[in-house]
Amino acid sequence: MPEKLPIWLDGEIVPYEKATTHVLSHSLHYGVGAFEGIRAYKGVDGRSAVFRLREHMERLLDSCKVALIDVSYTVDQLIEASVALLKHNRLAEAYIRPLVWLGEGSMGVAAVDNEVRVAIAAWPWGAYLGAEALEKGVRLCTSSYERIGIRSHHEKAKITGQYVNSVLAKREAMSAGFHEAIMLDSQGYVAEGTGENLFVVMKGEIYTPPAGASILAGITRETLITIAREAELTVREEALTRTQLYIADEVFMCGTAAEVTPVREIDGRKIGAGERGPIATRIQSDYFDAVRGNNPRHKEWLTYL
Ligand code: PPE
Repeated sequence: MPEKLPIWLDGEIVPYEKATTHVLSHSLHYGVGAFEGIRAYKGVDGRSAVFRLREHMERLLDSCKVALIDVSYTVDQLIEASVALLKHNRLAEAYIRPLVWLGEGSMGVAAVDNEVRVAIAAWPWGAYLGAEALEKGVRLCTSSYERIGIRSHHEKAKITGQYVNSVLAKREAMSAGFHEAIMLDSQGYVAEGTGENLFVVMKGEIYTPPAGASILAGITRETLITIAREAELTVREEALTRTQLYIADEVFMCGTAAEVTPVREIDGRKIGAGERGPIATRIQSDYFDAVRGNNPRHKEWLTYL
């Protein structure tokens, strides 16, 4: 449950209780909205910075474009609003959640003239997959739900309604006692987790499904590919099967919320030694260095408060 902190709503910071919408909001009925998940960290020098804020806001506007939602704010205005909110709420570390949705006006799927609403919330959010996940790794199962497909959905957009697919797969996995689900695409290749991209280590090389797969083009995924290559590790973007995951040396998941989370078991098979492996450890540590301003090569990833 997010703390009841003030929220940026349609251009101003309002008390938590005032950040509301009408029950006839179009997006509530039909799921045409867009969102982002962003994190701010307190850096090694004591200053707070938002990680890859510009890329997240660019993706938010791209998602809106795909969903035919006309937003009147620019990327720069959304960056400014996020920084102002964190300062206002005195948050040194936070998860930031921008949301764009269609408010009241007309009803029916055909409605095109509803007001476009924009909110940005921020609250402290700990380890996404549980306190022990980052160190001990998580247990996954293959979902009975197929990952949304490119013929009927927009896999590169964070459109709210598309997340029914993730919510159902996540709830199914959790009720069966797993931390998270792996979703396969319509052909049976590995796509991603319900809110994370996936990496696999085989014979010292790193593999991840290609950008053209039915996956979100994760900003963390791109960050990890960059830092792995800078550490002179080989990263290959290739279609992967479930079988390859079972016999891999290491598997890890990544996302803004999940950060870099090792995987210790999939569908009852122990992965590698059943604990965080050496490459996951290295990548995780390099990732935390990057988000905490301890990587001099990538200062451009940080927006200081
Ligand atoms: N795949 C999906 C389906 C996804 O939702 C996310 C982010 C990712 C991959 C990783 O993307 P990125 O954050 O750009 O590296 N999921 C967000 C929402 C999680 C939630 O429960 O809500 C997140 O990590 O913030």
